[in-house]
Amino acid sequence: MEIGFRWYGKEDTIPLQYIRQIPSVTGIVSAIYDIPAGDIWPAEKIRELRDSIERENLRLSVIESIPVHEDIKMGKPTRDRYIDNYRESIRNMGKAGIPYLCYNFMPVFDWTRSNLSMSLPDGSTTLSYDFGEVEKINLREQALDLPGWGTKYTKEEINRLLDTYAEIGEVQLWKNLEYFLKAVVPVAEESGVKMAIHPDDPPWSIFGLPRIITGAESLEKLVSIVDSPSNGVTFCTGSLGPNATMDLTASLESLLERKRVHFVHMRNIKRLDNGSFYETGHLSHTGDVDMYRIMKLLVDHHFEGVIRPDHGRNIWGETGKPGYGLYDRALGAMYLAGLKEAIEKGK
Ligand SMILES: [Mn+2]
Repeated sequence: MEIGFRWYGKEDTIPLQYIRQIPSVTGIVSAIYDIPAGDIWPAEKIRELRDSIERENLRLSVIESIPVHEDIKMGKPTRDRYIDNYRESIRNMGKAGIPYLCYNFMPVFDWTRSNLSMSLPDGSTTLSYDFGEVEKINLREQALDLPGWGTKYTKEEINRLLDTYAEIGEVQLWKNLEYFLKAVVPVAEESGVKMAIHPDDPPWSIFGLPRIITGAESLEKLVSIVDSPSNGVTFCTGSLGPNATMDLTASLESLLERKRVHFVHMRNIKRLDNGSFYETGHLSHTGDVDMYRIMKLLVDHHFEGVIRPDHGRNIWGETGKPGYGLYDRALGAMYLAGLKEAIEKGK
């Protein structure tokens, strides 16, 4: 098991030299951020990214993420061209020796929060999700001003997307995911790349858009679609945690037994009433995820993939990218390293 850390490339305000100073962190989780969704990631650019990381005595362990073009999710006739490009990007990743690819299949929006700086009693701030507040939003009538989103869609485009996805629904979205996986997983396998889908965050439908990677059953269904070690999962405890009906440890254990967990996002959340939640520090007792039990399962199953601290709070006056400051994520990495050592030595 390797402990990794997400880095947003040369534009990241946190340099690799700082990440290197976090004891226990050896892996970098990154991506190329200036390639439009759907285009091929050239081998040369992947090598450049890899080499820039290796020069700082770290290694590029995970690509998070190569975005899946919206036409693939919508199952449009144009999807085949984008799928071909995706296959080529995976081949190029494999040539550069990058073993893991995290991706997601969320329509239109990636992770969604209603507040990026909720105050906690200790004076730190964190990301939170108020179920009622998000439910009230009518995307058709108001501009995109919720934090965390790109504003790359006009009102007309958003309306068109909402209409299309309303027609697609969950059943067809699964079919579109299946079509994608059947086309790309064999290429990933040939290329020595293990794909790892990231669950939907939050794990339920928002704005009437279908969302399908939401809990234990959907993760099992996903890995069954193509029976290959290259068709796996990013087990994100913070994305799955808001699903109050899900037994995280039972699901993780089952997926580990099938050898389908390649990447783990370890963070904690505190559930509030009615589907609302906020992100806490990493420690078990601050939230609803038992981080010890998650780590125990990983150690017991000789997990060979990568884990990383996920979003952190903003602490010690740090500002910057919401969820991706240095300090609290570094504390998270140390906590994970401590849990790991204690469990390994306690054996
Ligand atoms: Mn995550």
